[in-house]
This record gives sequence, C-alpha cells and structure tokens, in this order.
Amino acid sequence: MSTRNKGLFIGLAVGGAGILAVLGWGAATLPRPGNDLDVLALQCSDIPVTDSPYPGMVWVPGGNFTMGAEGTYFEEGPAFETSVAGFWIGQHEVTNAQFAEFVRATGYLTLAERGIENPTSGELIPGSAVFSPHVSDEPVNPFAGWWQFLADANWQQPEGPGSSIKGRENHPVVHIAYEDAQAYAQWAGHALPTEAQFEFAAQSSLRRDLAGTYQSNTWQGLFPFQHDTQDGFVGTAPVGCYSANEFGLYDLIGNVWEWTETPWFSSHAFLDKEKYPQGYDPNQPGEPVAVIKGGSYLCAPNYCMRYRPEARQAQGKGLGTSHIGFRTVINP
Ligand SMILES: [Ca+2]
Repeated sequence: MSTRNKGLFIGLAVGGAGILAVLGWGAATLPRPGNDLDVLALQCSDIPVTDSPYPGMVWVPGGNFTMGAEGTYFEEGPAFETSVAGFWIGQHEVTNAQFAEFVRATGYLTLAERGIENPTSGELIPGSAVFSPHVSDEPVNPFAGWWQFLADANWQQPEGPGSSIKGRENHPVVHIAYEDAQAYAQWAGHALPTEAQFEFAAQSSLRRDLAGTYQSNTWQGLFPFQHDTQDGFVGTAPVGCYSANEFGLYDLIGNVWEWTETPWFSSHAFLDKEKYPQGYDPNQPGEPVAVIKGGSYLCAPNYCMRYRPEARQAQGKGLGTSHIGFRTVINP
C-alpha cells in the first residue's frame, strides 16, 4: 500500500449508502473539475429578485405530503404522511460569494482549514476530500479510488493548492462540514432545513423534464468513467442555471448535496432514534451523522439515483467534500 493509501476510513456521500472510502493523504496534482472543463457551460440566467422581506429567500407555504418512497433505495422507506409548517428558504445554494461575506465579517475558519484528524496518527491535517477518479493507483475497492484526501483543499481552493474560486463566485460553496454550515446559518439569523422541509420544498424539482431537457446538474453517462455533460457541466454549476421549481427554488436537486439538520437513520422507521441524538450509521458507528439531500453533480443513473426529492444520504458531520454544500431556512 502506498503512503497515499494508508488507511483512513471515512464514510463519504458518493452514492451507495455508507460507502467506506479509503482516502489517501497527500498533495497530488489533480485534474480540475471546475470551470475549465465546463465545456458546454450554459448561459445562466439571472435569478429573479423576489418580493420578500428576506433577501434571497422564498416563502414555502406548509402542507401535508407523503415523505419518503418505496421501491428504489431501502433508506427512503417506508413512505409516510406528514406535514410541515410554512417556512422561508434560500432560492439557491449558498454561494462562494455569500460564504466569503460571512468569512469577511467573522474571520471564521472552516473545519477543513483548521484540520481533519488523521485517525492513524491523530495529527490534525488541513484539507478535505476531493473527487478525483483517476489519481488513486491502488484502490482497495473500485469505489475507493474516486476520492482523495487532499491537504489544504478547502472552500477557497476546492481542488487544493493552486486552485481557486475565482470565476466561481456564483457556484455553491463546497468543502463545508456540518458545523460550518451551521455557523453560517447562525450568523445570518437562519437555520439549516430539516429533511422534511427540504423534501417538501423539492417535490416538484426534476432531474429532467418530459422533453428530456436537463433541469438539474447531475452526471450523464457511465459513472465514474464517462461524463457526457448533456446538462452542460462537469463539476459544480453556477446557482440558478436550470429552471426553478414551483416554489421558485433552484438546484434543490443536483449541483451539490445539501446539509439538513436532521440526524441520519437508515430508514424512516428506525426504532431507536432517541437513543442516538447525533444519528446512527452502521457504516460509521459513533460518528455524528446528518441527512444530506438532493444529490450532486456526481449522481448518475448507473450508480446513484439520488437526484430525487425523497432520496437521502448519510454524511459524517466532520467532513465536507467537493460535492456538499447547503442552503438555509428561516422558521417564522
Ligand atoms: Ca443541490
């Protein structure tokens, strides 16, 4: 095993529930899945300014709905009837520009900047997990090679040293751990959505419309080997490139996964929820885990059909990656 692949086991939301990826440590030069490769980049329209007391927020009237689904992935079931009260929610994912404003105002350092603990040495190493399907020469399993723990990767340099968010100001911020998302939300006087709020708001959000036109930024082709980019993007897209849903919300499906404040359990019917206030994922026991929603630019039909409102994924709260971001809500 190369030094790069010395066993750091971290659960990553890459598709299959609770995949354990073996991340290498290092500062390898990676292909840059940012703007450079967005060969078909769409002309993104400006997001309309809403008539809202909270800039950038849209009112979602509450209601009853069927949450969850059956027949696709186990963790989405069982479906059940529930309701949510009305709430305000961000029109789009929090962007790099918005997160930069928060950092300018507070001096906040994200978890990736402060350091992630190497479970082998106990050392704190600044960095994050970057999707990099071609860099791992010794994958322990076919999934492991897709992710690399890259020293000094963080929201400001999403592909590590030498990369930047210049030109990506309107892209969703990534490499955001749960506490980072929560810190931003608190600063703004907002909160993170619950899973039910996200799912309710996303009900009319689509991957593709009836004409086959892509309505969200996902993966087309055989993941992770071939990306046909019919939706216009390889990596993240600027927020608002696709049609808004019935509530006027963009990119709930696709682009980046989004944190919710809801602890993760492996099904809606999990019995011992009170016993695990920080959630429970058998693939990473003892690790606080939250539900992330909406899927990302890496979700493909052959691997991760989680570009659907009812889809859900476990994510360890201590790790953001290059395909997880967030948006916020205001609960009146
Ligand atoms: Ca999203």
